[in-house]
Amino acid sequence: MLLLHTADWHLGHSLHDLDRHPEHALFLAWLLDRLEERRVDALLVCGDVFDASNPPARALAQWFGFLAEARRRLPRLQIVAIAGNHDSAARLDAPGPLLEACGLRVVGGPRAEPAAMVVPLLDAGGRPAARVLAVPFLRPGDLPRVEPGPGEDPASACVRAFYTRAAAAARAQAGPDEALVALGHCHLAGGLSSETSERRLVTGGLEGLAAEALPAATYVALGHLHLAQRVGVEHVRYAGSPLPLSLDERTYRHQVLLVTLDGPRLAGIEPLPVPRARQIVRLPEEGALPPAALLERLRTLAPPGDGGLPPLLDLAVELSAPSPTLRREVEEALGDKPFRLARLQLRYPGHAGPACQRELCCPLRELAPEEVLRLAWQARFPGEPPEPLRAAYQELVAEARAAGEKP
Ligand SMILES: [Mn+2]
Repeated sequence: MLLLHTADWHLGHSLHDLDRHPEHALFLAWLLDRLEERRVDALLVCGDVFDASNPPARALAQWFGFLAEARRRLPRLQIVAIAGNHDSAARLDAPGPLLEACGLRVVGGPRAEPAAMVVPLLDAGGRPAARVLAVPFLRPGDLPRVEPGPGEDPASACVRAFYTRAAAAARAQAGPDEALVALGHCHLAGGLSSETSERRLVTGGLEGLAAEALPAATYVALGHLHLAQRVGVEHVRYAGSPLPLSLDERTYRHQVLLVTLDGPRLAGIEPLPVPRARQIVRLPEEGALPPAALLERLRTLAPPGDGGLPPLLDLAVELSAPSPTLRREVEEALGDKPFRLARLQLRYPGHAGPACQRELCCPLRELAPEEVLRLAWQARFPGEPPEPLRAAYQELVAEARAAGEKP
């Protein structure tokens, strides 16, 4: 029995105002090809199907379009999906009856009846070969209140109690030779985070659950952490996101996992790297460059020859004086080369100071507008603000005063 474990698609995501729809479309097409080529029996989608609880219509269309295409091309493929912390449980559940009529199982919110989260997976002969425990992202209010065991934290105890009930329901249904596959969308302690890409779970101590909160299973398919990894043991895995969800993931190889079950045994885990549809180019690789050097690098930057989507540029520039025309100069240096400027990071070396220090001891309303300008300038640059800037600023202050606002 072959499973494909994936998670954290974040359909509808945008990265520094860049719509990811084309990248998601390429990923989903690639995924369908792999499912077909490898004759996968079941696809497990472990939460964060969407990036937002109220996804744009185009993202919804992408989700339903994928499910319909999978049904058409791969009538035997079983699909089980759960909600993540980015998803609205209710929105994911809303078309549930319709999806179930098509043989697809989506669990948005946790079910009061544990058996309702158990999904049998059938082998090629149509016999149950595994039970999937489809437990979605759990919020503090979803959890039973239980006393933690010795040395156990309260959140892990509650999650463990929830999974224990669900696992008992799965085992009650399963035959002796069936595998148990537990799904979850949670943050396990010791897991490696992608700091700028995941939304932290800050309520109810749910960040850093003990691995013991999850049930003993043949395989545990997790979502939430965006870097693929095993946690502690071989069979507890995060598939990671298939797309970089932050510019800081530029060198990371995103993947999905092919999991082979042999009866109740785990026979193998094979990562399949997802082709990067859009490269991310960081200039410079480390640190920052002065404007002239950066512009020169951009003028000589070779366009990619891979026929992919235009790469994203992540630029870092070191400024010793303000440069209001920098963005335009960057665009000009790039000309019509197929790149897309995603981020222009401005660094001001060596002048972090007076304004921050003054603000701590002096409320803003006690400062004259001219003094605010001076402190803001000196937080970044040495000396006094130049005359043209001061004149423009005074003009703005006068306009604001004339408009009756207290500047
Ligand atoms: Mn996620």
